[in-house]
Amino acid sequence: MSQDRLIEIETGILAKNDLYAQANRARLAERSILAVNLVSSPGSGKTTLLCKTIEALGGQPLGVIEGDQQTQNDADRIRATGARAVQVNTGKGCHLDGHMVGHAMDHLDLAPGSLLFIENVGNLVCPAAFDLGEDGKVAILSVTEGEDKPLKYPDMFTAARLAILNKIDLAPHCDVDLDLYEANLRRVNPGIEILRLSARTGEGMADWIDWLRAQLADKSAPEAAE
Ligand SMILES: Nc1nc2c(ncn2[C@@H]2O[C@H](COP(=O)(O)OP(=O)(O)OP(=O)(O)O)[C@@H](O)[C@H]2O)c(=O)[nH]1
Ligand SMILES: [Mg+2]
Repeated sequence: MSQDRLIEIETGILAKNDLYAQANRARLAERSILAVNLVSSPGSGKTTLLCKTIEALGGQPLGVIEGDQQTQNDADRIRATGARAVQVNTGKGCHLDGHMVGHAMDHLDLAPGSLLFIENVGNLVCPAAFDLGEDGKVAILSVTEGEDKPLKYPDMFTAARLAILNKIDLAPHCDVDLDLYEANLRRVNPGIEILRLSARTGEGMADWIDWLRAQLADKSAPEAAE
């Protein structure tokens, strides 16, 4: 297939996705629902962080859309916390898209003022290109992945509003330079916010919860935030 034809197909797919994403965004805005799209490589700790986050948020109404190629594992882990979750299996697909998220939202039927977490398929490439209608992408990097990852996968870290450096409890055991992680994140995205955290020990969780609560407050009173 020629390069021109490939570009034409990819542009068509993204344009169609953008329409679904716009519809999702409008539905979420109508109900003042904050949607956060968690993106990362496989195993960085998205589901672990979500389970701890749900616990820490207490009575906050929320729902979770879980994206994985196969299995119900992550939705089961979320449901074990008492929260509602819908699992989307993408099969051969390497990312969630706007259409899938729209259908999953139908199943969750979230109340006004809710928080919607979308855990994307573990992949540092494709989820960067697909708008789901979310308010923001949060990129999670675990300290074992290597300080150069923001430089190797810049699209993901450019698209993200916040980067979470997770598994900092492991930092003393793996010769990692956390400042270099942060410098590389800022090289690709000077405006990115960064939090250091351990979903296992809870260190740094309070800042993440504060960040979420601030986003929720902005969403329910957008004029005041401007
Ligand atoms: N030491 C340590 N381990 C963690 C931390 N967060 C997650 N893990 C472990 O990392 C592994 C992967 O965690 P998951 O939460 O399944 O990661 P994920 O990003 O949801 O994985 P996928 O959905 O498969 O992409 C599990 O063994 C977790 O217990 C952390 O802060 N510290
Ligand atoms: Mg997961």
